[in-house]
Amino acid sequence: MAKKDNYGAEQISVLEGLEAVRKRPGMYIGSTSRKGLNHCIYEIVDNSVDEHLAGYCDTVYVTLEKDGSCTVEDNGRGVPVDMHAKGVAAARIVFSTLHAGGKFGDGAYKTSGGLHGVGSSAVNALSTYFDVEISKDGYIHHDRYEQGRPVVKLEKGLLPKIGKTKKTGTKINFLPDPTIFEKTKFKADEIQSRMHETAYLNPGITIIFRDLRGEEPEEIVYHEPEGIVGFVKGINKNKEVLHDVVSFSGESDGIQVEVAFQFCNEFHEDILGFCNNIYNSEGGSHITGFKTQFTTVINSYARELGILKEKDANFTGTDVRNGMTAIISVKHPDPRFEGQTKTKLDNQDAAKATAKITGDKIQLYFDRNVEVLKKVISCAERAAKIRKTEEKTKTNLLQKQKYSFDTNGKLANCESRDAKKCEIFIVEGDSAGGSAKTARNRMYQAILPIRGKILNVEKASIDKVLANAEIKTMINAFGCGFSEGYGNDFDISKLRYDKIIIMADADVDGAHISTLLLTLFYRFMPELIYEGHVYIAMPPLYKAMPKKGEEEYLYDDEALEKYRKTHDGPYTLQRYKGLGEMDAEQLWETTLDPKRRILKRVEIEDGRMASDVTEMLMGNDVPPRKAFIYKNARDAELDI
Ligand code: TSJ
Repeated sequence: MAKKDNYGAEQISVLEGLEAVRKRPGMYIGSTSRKGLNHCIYEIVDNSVDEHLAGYCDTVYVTLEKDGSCTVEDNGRGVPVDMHAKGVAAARIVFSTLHAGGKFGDGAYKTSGGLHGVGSSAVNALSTYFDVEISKDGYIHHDRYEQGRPVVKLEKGLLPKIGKTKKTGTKINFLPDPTIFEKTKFKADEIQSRMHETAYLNPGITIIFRDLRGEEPEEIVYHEPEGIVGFVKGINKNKEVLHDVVSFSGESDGIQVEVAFQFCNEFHEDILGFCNNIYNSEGGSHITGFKTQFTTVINSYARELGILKEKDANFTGTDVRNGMTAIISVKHPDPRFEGQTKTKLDNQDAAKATAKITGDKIQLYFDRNVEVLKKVISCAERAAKIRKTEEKTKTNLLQKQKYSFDTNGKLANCESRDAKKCEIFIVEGDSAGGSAKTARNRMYQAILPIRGKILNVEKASIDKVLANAEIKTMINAFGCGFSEGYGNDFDISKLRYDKIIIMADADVDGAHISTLLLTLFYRFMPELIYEGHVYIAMPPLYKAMPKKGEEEYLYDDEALEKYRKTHDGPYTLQRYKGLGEMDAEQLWETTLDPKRRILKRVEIEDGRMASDVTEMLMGNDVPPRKAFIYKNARDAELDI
């Protein structure tokens, strides 16, 4: 580009750049759903994390403000404010040019991995306002944008100073534009878990999260000096662990590798991969490298120790990871991503480096800690034994399934076979199930009553799961089979119902049953959730019957509060203790009728949410579990 660029023309092209972001926001921020909304915060916070990695920032404040905006403030050097070559303050260029961020970097690892690493300018473009205060060189420098357009006049090309300060740092306050985003209320628990994760991955950082939106302001400090070792401990907090966390790190071929793992008394694995501090929900080469090497090492030790005899087959990868929780974190100078959501690490050298570090370090460790090694191998033995039983059970079940649609006759199926129009309600309790069968639209609504608590699949092996009558009936009814571990027999195109609706009482037990069902779906039929087929019915909590005027169903305590405030005259209030208390007509009016009911669609941020939720809900200490269920129920996204 020519040096004597016309300033006006350049500004126009900048605006056109940000206008492109506003036209196709999904391309830049992933989506305009709540996921994209929260992502704006991560995009901004990642800049402070970069500053931390460069060695200049140790504290980040993330605040959800009362007006719905978010403030991120760090104590780094402050975005450069000096004159850039184009005659404009460097900061102005950072915030108004797409992908400009990297140009000012000093070659350290960029956290921005994957599709969404588009930086602050995209967030700016998608914000009603984006306010900037940079503390640097003794002054606070101010800049501000509205829908991506600067509204602060530069003074000789530089940002105006609005005060003096001895500190340094960057503070951004932005409000996502409601004309762009479908949802504009930040979801605190998702942001909290991301901030916690960032703290685990960056042991030197302190993140102070504040939520000022509620009546009681909330503050959580995330500081995890133990790093990924603490991360593994955190995940396993409520589990029966079999040994101390094992961790190692190293560098190979310019790639830094850090691993931490711990086995616990469970029947599944939980392995999370990160590249340059970004979570890889689809896994990738680093995970593959670790898994392959781990399998090789365990098999060779098992033979050395005589646990596997010459005639025995090797343990499978799934066997040796039975009960494992692991974090694999790599730093790569040039990460590439593939997969449906561009979150799968693709660099083959990362597989090689992870395998090499794992091979070297894990042997050193096991040679010195044979008792841990023996525990790990006994997990693998147990898994192999179960696998062999399962393979038999599963063949039997699948054969049976071919011939029978409904094995125990409890399902009241609908008449239509047009899956797009059909719904199945999974109803807790026989009495509610009975009312629902009477109340339903027989053409399109199927009812499947289930009794009491279903099996907690987190703590059961697959043969137990498949032997459970309730679960068998559901698998048969849905029609798409299931997937787990060995081979995938799940086929969503065979799904017989567009909506799978969980209908449980609006109390703690009901929430627990819903969670057990969600855990089941998540583990064996995750596509049902990913593709948005799973819903939770919201039966009303109250019926308000005024002396004058219409009766009204109230679905939560907030609705009741509102009703109290807006109705003067006398009214009686009926409180429903459970679904069983409603007659068929009431059940139809409130919970079954597609025109009037409220359904909550079950959404998963990126596959991790569910295991977090599950861990919290399935843990052994009950009080936080209850708190979580209620909190979650209040925050629920309603899909009416
Ligand atoms: F997103 C953002 F750009 F708006 C943003 C940037 C938001 C927040 C909360 C912090 C930051 C940020 C940027 N914090 N720290 C920095 N650091 C720099 O931009 C910086 C400072 C000095 C130098 C240097 O070479 O002197 C280089 C850089 C990249």
